[in-house]
Amino acid sequence: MADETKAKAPKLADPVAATIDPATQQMIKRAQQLGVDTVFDRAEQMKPCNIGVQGICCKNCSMGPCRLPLPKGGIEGEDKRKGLCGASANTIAARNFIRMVAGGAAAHSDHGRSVAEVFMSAARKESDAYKIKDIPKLLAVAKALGVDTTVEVDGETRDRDMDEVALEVGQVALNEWGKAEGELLYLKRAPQPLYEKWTKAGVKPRNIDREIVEIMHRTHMGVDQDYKNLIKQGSRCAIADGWGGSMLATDLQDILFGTPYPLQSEANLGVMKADHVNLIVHGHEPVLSEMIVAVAQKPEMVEYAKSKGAKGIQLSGICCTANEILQRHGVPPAGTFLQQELAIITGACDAMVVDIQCIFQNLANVAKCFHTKLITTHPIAKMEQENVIHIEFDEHHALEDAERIVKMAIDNFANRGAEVMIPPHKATQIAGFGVESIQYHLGGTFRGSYYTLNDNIINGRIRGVAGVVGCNNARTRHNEGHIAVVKELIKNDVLVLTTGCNGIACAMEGLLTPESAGVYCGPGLKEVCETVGIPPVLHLGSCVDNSRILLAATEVVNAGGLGKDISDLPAAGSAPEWMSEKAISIGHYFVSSGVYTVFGVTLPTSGAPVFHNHICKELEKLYGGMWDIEPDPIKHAQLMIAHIDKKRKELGIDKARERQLMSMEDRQKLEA
Ligand code: XCC
Ligand code: SF4
Repeated sequence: MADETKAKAPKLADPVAATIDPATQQMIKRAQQLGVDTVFDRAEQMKPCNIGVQGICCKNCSMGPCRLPLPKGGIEGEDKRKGLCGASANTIAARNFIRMVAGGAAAHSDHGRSVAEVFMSAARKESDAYKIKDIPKLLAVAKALGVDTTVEVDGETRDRDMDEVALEVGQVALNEWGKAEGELLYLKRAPQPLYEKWTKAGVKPRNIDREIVEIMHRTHMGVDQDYKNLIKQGSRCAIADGWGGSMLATDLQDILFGTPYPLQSEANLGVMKADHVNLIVHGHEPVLSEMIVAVAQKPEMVEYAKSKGAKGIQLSGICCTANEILQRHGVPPAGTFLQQELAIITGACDAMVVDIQCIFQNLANVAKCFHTKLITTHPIAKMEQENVIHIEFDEHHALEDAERIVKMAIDNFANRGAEVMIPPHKATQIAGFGVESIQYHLGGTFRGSYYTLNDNIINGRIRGVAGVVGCNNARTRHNEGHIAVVKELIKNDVLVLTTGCNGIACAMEGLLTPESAGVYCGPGLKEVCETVGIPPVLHLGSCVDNSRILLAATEVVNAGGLGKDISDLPAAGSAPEWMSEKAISIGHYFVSSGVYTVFGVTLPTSGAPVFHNHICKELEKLYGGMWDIEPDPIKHAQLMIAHIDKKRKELGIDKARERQLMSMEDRQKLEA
């Protein structure tokens, strides 16, 4: 009896059940010893709402929330469920779903807008910190935006002044967010048949902001109450993200900071160094972190760190800010989304600088238990806790802001507690691939196109291409889905393109090295990787860089021999451990661009079977792409492979693969 009156100790996570990564396991244990709760523990203590998971709770007006759970055995006959206003389960699920698209598209696109604004100030030469760095990319983007790069002078064609080109590119780009007429300029970058599908379906975005606003309007109480019409607007908004906000973010970042090119780095918590000042950048925008990279490398800063007793400055990253400075500077990621708290629990994080998106508010509570300075930098992303320092970043004083932050980290080095524990685990990786470098590696300088890649797909060495992307999710074992899906794909000769936290997960597992091809790949992909010297998993960057996958797919279409549209390609998409609204927007622009896309964990449509069936089956007729959900990672990968094989058959190249595999055996026989 006495026991019952005692407060029950909260249930803690089992580290091995929570993650496949030994560094993460070690740090979860460490946190538990120190009595600091992490997301892994909280996931044990709070279960997700069963109705919300199904996508059928509506709180769009105060007569609700109206909850329409699907009965366990499903519904026989007519589905009579309705909210107070009469909204059906399909209407509610569709409204919720496209509001997620709007949230995700807004996040990517507003990030893109900030970049465009910094781009403008660089083009206007208002800033010493930001310059137009990548002229070839500027010219390519100018072309895509319809900006002239040459002028006629006395009947002679001359190159236009680059400053003028940059200024006009900035103006035209910024206009894409709110122009009054027309359609997004980048839509024309898509294969012609896809553009025509969008025209026919009536989903060509007018401008980026408008499609997001229209979702908020249509999903307001009592407006659009037809799930097909709702998801149509979801497509228009998602396309505005993928072929608009995200693509512009990527392009303008490349022009400002350089188009990534393959480079070597490391990944996991073990990149932190006990005897160095550890400064971690976390979030999504490279605009400030680029400055921090520049400042942290300055000899006077390193000297300053030494004067405070440190051996140097170790910069590392979390989430997509990490991916941004990884792909351009080789700065190593310290971890994925779910490892953010753990980086502070090492006791060795002298400062963590955050910008926007995917930042746990609990970082502030964790930082309180250590000496770590937690610094927010963005006017739209502050935290209520008192220990959080806000240093508002301004592109006009970018270097000064970065210097202040780096100095703060250095000054804080002396305040470390005794108990520093950095797990020893880290892995080598090659990152920094993109449309241009794939062309270089797999196309060769001679042809300068995707010809070699296509050739290897046609001859069957490469069975197909998969984009595996997205978050971690504390409702599933950390990194297990990511790694199992990717390994199953490469084992079956599917070349993987990765971004986001999947990229970091693959790096931690050692999959982003050319050597991993010999260990994990099927014979065909292994041969290609070894001949060309690339990893079987190519890291294409951050979440906004999923736009690189769209353009790479378009290049494959244009190189010829594999059909006329993205939907003809032996290709598939996947987000095994997704959690954010951005992932839904990405998934939906992949689907609306013709890609079969499988998500893991759950999909918030399961409570509305008719709507669920519409996005998983009927959308294929409109765009060639459709959704699917499969939590089991092996089945998940097998679904993708089955789709790839279906496309190979439609292209008439299924036999080539059999021949290819046979000739491999023959060759081995010959060698023996
Ligand atoms: Fe965030 Fe981009 Fe997801 Fe990782 S992957 S958890 S969105 S950081 Ni895009
Ligand atoms: Fe309920 Fe309709 Fe209001 Fe939604 S909009 S909360 S379904 S009454």
